Amino acid sequence: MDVHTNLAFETLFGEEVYDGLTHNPKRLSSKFFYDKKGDFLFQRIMAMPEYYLTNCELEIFEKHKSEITDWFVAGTDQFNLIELGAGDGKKTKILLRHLFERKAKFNYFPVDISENILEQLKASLQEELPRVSVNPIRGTYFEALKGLERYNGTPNVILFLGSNIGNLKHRQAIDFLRKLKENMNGNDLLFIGFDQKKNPRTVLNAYNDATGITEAFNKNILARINGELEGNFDLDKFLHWEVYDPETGTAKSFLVSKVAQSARIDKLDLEVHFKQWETIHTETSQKYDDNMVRWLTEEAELEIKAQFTDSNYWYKDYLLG
Ligand code: AVI
Repeated sequence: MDVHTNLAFETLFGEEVYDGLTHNPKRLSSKFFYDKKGDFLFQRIMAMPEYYLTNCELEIFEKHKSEITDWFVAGTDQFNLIELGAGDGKKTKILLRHLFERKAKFNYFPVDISENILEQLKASLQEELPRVSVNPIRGTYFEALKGLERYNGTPNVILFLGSNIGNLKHRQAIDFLRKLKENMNGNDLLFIGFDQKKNPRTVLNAYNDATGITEAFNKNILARINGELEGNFDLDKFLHWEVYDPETGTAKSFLVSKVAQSARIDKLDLEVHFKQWETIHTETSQKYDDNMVRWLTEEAELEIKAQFTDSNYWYKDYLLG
């Protein structure tokens, strides 16, 4: 695979699993959902009618692609398009195609933690948009930030779509935006999606679908521990549980132990004990309003230059600089 940077993950996974499962209360990071099976399940989530986020952002891109890409090409004859957490690139392809059609000169750098998804993305782009220059980077968002320095000299447009920022707690989101800002030059732009507060039922349904895809996605973290760290978690003994607080806008995913049980993780030489109904917090998916976005961006000394929303006002993409 033609990957620009290949960063070490295996030790990081083990270390974080050890820390998280010996912490009180127990926790595991949602960034570890994404192995081959996790990528596949997330693609299925994005195709579910309940998971409105994808369609909202697709609608925004279809409706506003001219105006959005006007911002990208303004005042420069060439730029780098760096996408953090690129995934399968379904939405980005709308912008890539439009940029190509308007003869913009740019290089596309998709960054993702999943090597598998980057391979798929590169292959599908070679097929659909063979003349767009694609340079995949495997890494976490934070690791990839260090790499941004490399592209100085040509303006950068950083994409952070899908409300991926919502998987960070506010403090982490501010730190992340600050680090981005520190790595941005004067005329670099950040184009970023923030899922908005809405009917709490709509949010809960998106993270608790009747078909059980989200449940399988949540439990995939235990499957990964079993496969990669020689664990023996019994997935059926855990319940997928979603909560949403409409006041704070915070959705949280848990795995709840249905019984008192122990699991062994051989590679970590760790025995994990669960009381009945004990939880593992696996994911935060924050929903925002304008005040929260203003607060986060001000904390990071970023300026809101433009914003785009869908016809229901469920989701917003902001252009920051
Ligand atoms: C990737 N991320 C923005 C998704 C979200 O909405 O928090 C991951 C996800 N978790 C459950 N469903 C989708």
